[in-house]
Amino acid sequence: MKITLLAGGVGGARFTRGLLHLLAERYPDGEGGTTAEVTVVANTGDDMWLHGVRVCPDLDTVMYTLGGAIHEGQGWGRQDESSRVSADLAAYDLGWEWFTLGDLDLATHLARTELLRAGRTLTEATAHLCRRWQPGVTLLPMSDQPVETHVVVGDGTDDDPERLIHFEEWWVRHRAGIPARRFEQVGLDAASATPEVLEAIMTADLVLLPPSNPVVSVGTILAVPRVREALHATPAPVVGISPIVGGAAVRGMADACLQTIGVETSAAAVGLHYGAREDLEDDDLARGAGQGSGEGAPLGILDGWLVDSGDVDAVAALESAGIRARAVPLLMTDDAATAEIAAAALGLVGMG
Ligand code: GDP
Ligand code: FO1
Ligand code: CA
Repeated sequence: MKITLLAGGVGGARFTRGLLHLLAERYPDGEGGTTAEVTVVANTGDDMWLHGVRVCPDLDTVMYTLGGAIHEGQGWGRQDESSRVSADLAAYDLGWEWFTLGDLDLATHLARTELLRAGRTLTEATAHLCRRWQPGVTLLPMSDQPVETHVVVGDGTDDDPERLIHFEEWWVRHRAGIPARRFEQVGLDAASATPEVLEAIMTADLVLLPPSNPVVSVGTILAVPRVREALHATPAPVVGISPIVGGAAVRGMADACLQTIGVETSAAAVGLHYGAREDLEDDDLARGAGQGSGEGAPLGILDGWLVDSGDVDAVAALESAGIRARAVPLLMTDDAATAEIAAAALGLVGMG
């Protein structure tokens, strides 16, 4: 049983932890783990060079969460962390004083930077780091080329000129509180999904979109050349879980991201935004429904979509668009609750 996920950070990591909980019950390996093979393709759009080291927030959140080292309350960084180096760096007035690199976290960035400077790809460097953390999944960056999410802010007046800032400056320094005119994925035209990512999608028995940020996590991965085509071509069903519950993001500022791309903050709107994977038979019908790849609309990728019990009225709209939908409790309060969500996702496409 091979499952591939396209994930961001905290939402993707926590969902994967619950999925592994379910798989250990369904496909036990006799040692408390699972014989199922899980691959997590992580967003690298949040990555940046900071103080000379390469920081990969979403790769690290997945690695630390599944490796048991995550600072649970923050959803990023290490437990039992300190920040002596970061505090002293502030004295040099360099870097981003609003972005704390913990002392232990710094070891990860130094190790990754050493591997990259030695000529390893990000995929190879990540595999090396995972040998220590044993996350129980194959963790893949979406691309080995840098594809950084930057944000266009500013209203274009003299005192607020239009300018490009790194996603993390918008997200952490401004808490997504200043309007993002649009997102730009810097490096995208020179990037491609790695062979490992494409193989993980094409050889999976099931592809899952965890309840990650649909714009700056999953959306970033979908924009990497060849990913969307692979999702459209894979024999595996593709099932997503809504990160929007009751018209709001459960955590973080996905609503601000959705507003920037003109998508309503609702479970139905996000599912329809990902689009139905099936080609609607009748082209006129497809054109009428604004679906179909005829007008260059992006290829739809979903076979199934889970919405929260409170969003049951979204089911009809999704079903009529060709996406199988079900309403179940979607709060990942603990691993058992998350395992239930994962079980509902498998059930939606007849996988038990
Ligand atoms: P990030 O990269 O650290 O922001 O993490 P992700 O992109 O993987 O996930 C962030 C998303 O997870 C947010 O948009 C949240 O709405 C969503 N999320 C967090 N907790 C839950 C939960 O318990 N249930 C659901 N359905 N979504 C959640
Ligand atoms: N998030 C914050 O809100 N404040 C921080 O100082 C911060 C530091 C940080 C350092 C390393 C890292 O991997 C992640 C860090 N994050 C911090 C979280 C980061 O913004 C998120 O993990 C995601 O990139 C948001 O999607
Ligand atoms: Ca992220």
